[in-house]
Amino acid sequence: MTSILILNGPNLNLLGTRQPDIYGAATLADIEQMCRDRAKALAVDLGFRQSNCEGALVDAIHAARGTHDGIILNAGAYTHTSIALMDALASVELPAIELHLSNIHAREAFRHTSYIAKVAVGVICGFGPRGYTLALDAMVDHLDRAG
Ligand code: CA2
Repeated sequence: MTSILILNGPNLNLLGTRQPDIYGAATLADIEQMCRDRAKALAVDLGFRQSNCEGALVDAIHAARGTHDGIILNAGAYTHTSIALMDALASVELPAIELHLSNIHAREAFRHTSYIAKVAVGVICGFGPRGYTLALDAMVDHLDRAG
């Protein structure tokens, strides 16, 4: 069975508690349930994790090799800073989709830079929690095409 890992970075554990104007009212647990429902409909296995630590995210990417077929990554603010996450994604040679709740290109200039996009097959941003299920659909489609 195809298996997809959804990995969430720093502060995303706070979703639904603060800044609902930017990030919406759904909690990360709500989003995980949406993803589990969608994964079931798509008949794929799902891993769903969050960490506030850059090294733990690197470790999770390394561990995905041989366990998962693709990675959907909302790296949070590490998107804009982390060469380590970029290198980790490149090293495991798994397809990755960069994901954001907000439209990072309509926000501060420092959010317009992404190290993750350089090694991703595509980027989804600006659709709120719905972006997670869009990313799952896109990853399944990508893996189907890649054969
Ligand atoms: O829009 C996204 O998904 C982001 O990855 C969210 C990051 C931000 O640094 C990126 O530029 C875009 C921030 C996540 C912070 O999440 C919070 C949630 C609730 C309350 C406070 C922060």
